Amino acid sequence: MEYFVGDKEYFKGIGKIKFEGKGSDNPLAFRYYDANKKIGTKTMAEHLRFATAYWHSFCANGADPFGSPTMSFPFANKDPMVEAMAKADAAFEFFTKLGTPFYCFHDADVSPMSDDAKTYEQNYHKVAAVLLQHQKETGIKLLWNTANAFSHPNFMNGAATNPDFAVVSRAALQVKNCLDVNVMLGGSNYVFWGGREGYMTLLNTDMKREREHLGRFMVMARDYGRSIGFKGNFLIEPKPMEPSKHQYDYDAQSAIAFIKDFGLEHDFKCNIEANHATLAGHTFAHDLQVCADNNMLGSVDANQGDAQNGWDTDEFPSNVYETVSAMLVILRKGGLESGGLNFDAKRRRNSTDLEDLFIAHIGGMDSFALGLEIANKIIEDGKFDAFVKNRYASFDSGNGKTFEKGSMDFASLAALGREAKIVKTSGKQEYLKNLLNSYLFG
Ligand code: XLS
Ligand code: NI
Ligand code: NI
Repeated sequence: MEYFVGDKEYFKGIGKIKFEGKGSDNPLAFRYYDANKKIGTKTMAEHLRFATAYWHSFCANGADPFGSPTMSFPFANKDPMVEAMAKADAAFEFFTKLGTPFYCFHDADVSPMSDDAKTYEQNYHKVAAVLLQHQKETGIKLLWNTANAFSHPNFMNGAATNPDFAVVSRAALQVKNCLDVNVMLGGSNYVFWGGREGYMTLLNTDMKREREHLGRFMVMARDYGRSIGFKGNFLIEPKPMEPSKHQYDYDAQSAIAFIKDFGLEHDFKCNIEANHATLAGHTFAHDLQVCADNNMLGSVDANQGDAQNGWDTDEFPSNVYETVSAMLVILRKGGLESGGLNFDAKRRRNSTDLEDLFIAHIGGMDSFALGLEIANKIIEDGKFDAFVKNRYASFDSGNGKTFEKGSMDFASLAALGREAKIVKTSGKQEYLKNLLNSYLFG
């Protein structure tokens, strides 16, 4: 009885997932993620702050543009509100058994959408009251919530960037309700992901006006959130395309420019998703580093893409090379603070056993635990940091230092160029990659 809520157990036959270590061949146990193990000054759980995504775990049913659902859930019910309540029971049973201390959701994941605005609001608040009860009973916390302002046909031309003001106001109604629910549930962050905030053709689009509407919308949402006591970070989750072609928050750099253009830099940071960074033609670590350098690293959607596919495949992370690269940036920045690692990832369409949902998360958590341990060792040893520091040593003293401080004029800089003795210095990329492999594989 200990690990499920209500009077029904949904994930029957699966108990609390335990750490069994490297020797274990139990697919329902952790081999690397040992929640209480200290890495530096914090435990693995404190570093990684794992969150389960409601939408992929309890809503996605395996349907794709070419086929019908392949998965069924034990909480399915013809009455959408009965189903929503059962789904919440099942979700908290899952979080508790798996051991993810946080969760994330869209309004439409937890409660039924309705064409009638009042019904939508009532449903959402009824479910939210139940979520609060579950949070209190289990100690699981809300990492972030967000409005699904992209699935309903109302949003086919955009949400906050819709050319029709009526739709903009409907999007605001959803965001307002999401902020109300967030404050009630004590959420740490609030996310904006603009799936339809972009355009398909300039032939029907006033891009300047749409971007300004998006900025105004976020300023107003920020002011409302602060007025009702929301103290967390607002996060923009960049993505270059899909479902829109030209999304306005293309990547970390453009989201940060957007945040600064509209004076939102004291309230907003970014939520970086691995698969979105790669769709934008970057590495996951690149977008994290852009955020870290701008003090904009809010939270992370921890998934992985498929190098041969040009879309958001939302796979569970298994590539340890990538998790090490990501954790290097996160640790050097000083950690995730009030953010976390949310598995915006789904099991494959043909992974139809209910236990696959656990196995997928276990793999993701183990991959990040390995990433954390290896990145921590790399930073402790300091070889890479020393290499990079030395590469820029010419700016640490003399004229280089004067240049960095801003106390040299351009003509003097050019004059130094006349006398400069330039010695070829290797960037040593192959050596560094070999060194990195020695940390991964010994
Ligand atoms: C879609 C996004 C979405 C956000 C939340 O690609 O990743 O799931 O994380 O709206
Ligand atoms: Ni995401
Ligand atoms: Ni995504």
